[in-house]
Amino acid sequence: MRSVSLSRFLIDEQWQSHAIPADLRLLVEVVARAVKAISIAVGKGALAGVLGDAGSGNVQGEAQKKLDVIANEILLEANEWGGHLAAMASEEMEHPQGIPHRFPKGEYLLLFDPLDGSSNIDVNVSVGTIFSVLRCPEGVDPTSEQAFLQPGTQQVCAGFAVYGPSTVLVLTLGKGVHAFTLDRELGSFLLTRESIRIPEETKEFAINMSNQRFWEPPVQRYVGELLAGKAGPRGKDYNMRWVASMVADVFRILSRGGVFLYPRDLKDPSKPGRLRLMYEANPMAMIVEQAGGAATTGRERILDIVPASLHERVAVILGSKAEVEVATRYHQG
Ligand code: AFP
Repeated sequence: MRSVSLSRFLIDEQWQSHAIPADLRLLVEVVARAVKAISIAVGKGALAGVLGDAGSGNVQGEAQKKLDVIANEILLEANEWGGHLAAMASEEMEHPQGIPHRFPKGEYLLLFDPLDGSSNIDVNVSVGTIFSVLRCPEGVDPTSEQAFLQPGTQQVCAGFAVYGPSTVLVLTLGKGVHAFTLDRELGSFLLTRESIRIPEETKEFAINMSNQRFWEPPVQRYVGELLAGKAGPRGKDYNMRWVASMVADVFRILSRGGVFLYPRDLKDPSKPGRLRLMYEANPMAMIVEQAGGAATTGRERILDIVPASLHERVAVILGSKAEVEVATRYHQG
């Protein structure tokens, strides 16, 4: 079968189904090129002196890894001159960044977590990049937080890259979910999975069990029943995985089903969750729903949340629809 490159796929989408404007096609191509550069930097690891802490902190109050900063810079530099963006926002930057006056501006807003799972980078476990695309509202300063505070249903595109044994770019433009694997010899992303569907049922769950004592009762009940296995109320045995890189856990769920939970926990009652809504939960929720899965906080659909601030956190339960529905129902009860 002739390999279909990302560029060819996007041109087909643009001309055949008129699904995407030229500027959005350009945006995806530029992000894909940036992802290739990040993949190369991640792949060099200790050989390039890019492991370890950067000696700085980010707006989340987290110590930044050198690769967090490098990946953020790669995405900013790749996207600032193309004329497709009005502004960018990143987990690594407190405020949105506008496009320098010397460059043309476009209608899109790009949000990203440049290196998701960075606490894994020093131990050579898969990490990734997550991105989300919104349209800039008319008459709003694109560099204001306000321009970005749109519900996830407004996303026109979402995707993530996993820097694992292979580098895979997962993409949705609102018409299904597709995966492209980086051919390092060609330097091109080639279509390897089209119209991905998540199985409705699963026997695999992903959660950080060390937080169990802090979970709210519905999560205690839900996970307790999974652990009870065949003899318990769910009547089947479950397996568990926890990579601690959301991109890797979500890619596994897209590949063979599963349910991922990072619920609100009472370790820090002031935080509604650990994961960030705008550039982690929303893009992943769009991808999962486009693949036939579901994504809620336990109490509401993630994509319906109207954001109050750029870096707000949210509880996340996503994956195989049947399991997300059970866990969500327990929150209603
Ligand atoms: P880092 O980017 O700080 O490593 O966090 C990764 C993450 O946001 C997400 O990718 C993981 O699912 C989750 O946090 C892991 O959290 P724990 O370290 O508490 O398990």
